[in-house]
Amino acid sequence: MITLLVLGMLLQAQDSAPRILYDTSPRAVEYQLSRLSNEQLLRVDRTDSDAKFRPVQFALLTRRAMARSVRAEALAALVKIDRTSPTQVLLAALAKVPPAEDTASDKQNVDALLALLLGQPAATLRQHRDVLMAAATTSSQPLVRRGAYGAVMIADGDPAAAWQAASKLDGHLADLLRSVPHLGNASALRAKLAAPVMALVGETTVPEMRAAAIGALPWTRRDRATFDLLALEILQGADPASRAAALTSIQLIPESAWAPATIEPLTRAIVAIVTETPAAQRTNPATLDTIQLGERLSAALPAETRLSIRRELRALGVQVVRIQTIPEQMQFDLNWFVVQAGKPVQILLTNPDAMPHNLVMGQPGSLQEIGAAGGVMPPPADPEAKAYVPDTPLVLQSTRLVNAGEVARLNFTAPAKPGEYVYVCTFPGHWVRMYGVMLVVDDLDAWERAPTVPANPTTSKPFASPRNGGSS
Ligand SMILES: [Cu+2]
Repeated sequence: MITLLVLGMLLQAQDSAPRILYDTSPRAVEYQLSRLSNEQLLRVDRTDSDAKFRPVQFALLTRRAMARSVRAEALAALVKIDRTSPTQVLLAALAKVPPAEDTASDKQNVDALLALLLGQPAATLRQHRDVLMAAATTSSQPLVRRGAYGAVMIADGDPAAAWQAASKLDGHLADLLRSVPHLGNASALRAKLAAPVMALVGETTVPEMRAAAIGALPWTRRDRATFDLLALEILQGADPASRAAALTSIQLIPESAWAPATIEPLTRAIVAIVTETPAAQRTNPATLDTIQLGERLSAALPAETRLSIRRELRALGVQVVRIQTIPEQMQFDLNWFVVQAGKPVQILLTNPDAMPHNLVMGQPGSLQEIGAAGGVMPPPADPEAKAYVPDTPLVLQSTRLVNAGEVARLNFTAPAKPGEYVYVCTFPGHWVRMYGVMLVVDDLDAWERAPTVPANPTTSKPFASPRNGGSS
C-alpha cells in the first residue's frame, strides 16, 4: 500500500510541470532550464506575453531535436514578447547555438533554424535587408553570417550584392557558400549561383574557400560537368578538406549524370582513401558515406570488377548497415539486409521520428514472441536503462530507446549460424509493423553471385524490396 502511494506520488511528480525559479540571475535561469530534458522543458508553464518566460521560449527554439511545430510556436512567442521580427529572433538564435556541426544533432539543429530564417518569403526578408546585410558583414558568429548572407541573396533574388560584400571580408565568402544548401525553393537564385561557384572552384587555392565552394556546387547544378569536376577533385586534389567536400557533394549527383569512363578509377580511389583511413575512424559518418558511395558506384561496373571492389571495401572494415526510422509510420526504412556469418557488423540506427524507437535483434522466428514480451513490460524507472527489452535468450542484441533526432550504434559479430534473424522495435505496439530481417550467409561473395531474398516473418512471403518506401 505504502509503495503504491509512493509510486503514485512519483508518477504525479513526473507528470507535473517542472518548477523554475525566475527570481534569480538570467544565467541561473538558463542553468535550471539546461538541466531539463526536452520532454521536461515542454512541460514548463509559460505564456507568450510575459517577458519572464523569454528564456523558456528561447530554449524551446534553440534546443537540439525539438519538433518543428514547437520551434515555430516558440518563435512566435518571442516575436510577441520582444515586439520584434522573426528575422531578428532567428539571428539571435543562430548566435547562440553550437556552431560545431560535428554531430548529427547539432547539424539538424542548425538546419532547422536556418530553414526557419530562409524559409520566409523574399518580400519579408527584403523588409529587413539592412539588418541582414549589417549582420552578415559585422557579426563575429559564423552561423549568423551564413544565415544573413543567404537571406540577403533571397531578398535580392540575386547573389551579386551579397557576393560582392562577402568578397571584401576575410573568410566571409566561405560563409556565404555554406548558406547555399539552405536556400530552399529559391531555384532561380541557385541557378544564378552556378557559374560563380564553379568559377571559384577553378580559381581558388585557399583550402577553406575551395572546400566551401565544392560543398555548394551540387546545390546549384547536378549535371555531367559538376560530376566531372568533383571526380577530378577526388582523383587529383591535393587538399584533404576539399577532397572530403567533393566526396560528400558527388553523392548528390544523380546516376544519369555520372561519366561512365570515370566510375572505375573513382571507385578505386575510394578504396584507396578508405585504406588510408585508420581502422578506428572507418566507422565515422563521413567514412561510412564514402564506403556507401563506393558500393553505389561499383553497381554500375561489370560484374567481375564490381565483386572485386565490393570484396576490397568489405575487407577494409566492419560491415556497416544504416537503418532509419520513417517518421510517423512506425517502420524501419530497411526491410532486410545481408551479412556474412562470424564477421563484425555495425548497425547505425538514426531516428528522425518524433517518438522514441529501439532495435532488438533476435533469433530466426522470434519476432512475435520478442515483440509481445517487450510490449507488456512497464517503462523502466531508470531513464538510462534499456527499455522494453525482454530477458530471454531469443534476444541477441539490443539498443537503448533512441530519442527523436538521435543515433545509436550497435556493434556485434554476426551469428556463426546462417539464417533469417529478425530485428524489431519493441516499444509497446510497434513490433507489428516495425521489423526486418538480417540474412546471415556463410559466404557473402557466393551469395552475391546467386542472391536469395528472405521471407517477411509476418506473411512468410519473400520481401518485395530491401528498402521500405514508407507505405502505410
Ligand atoms: Cu518503434
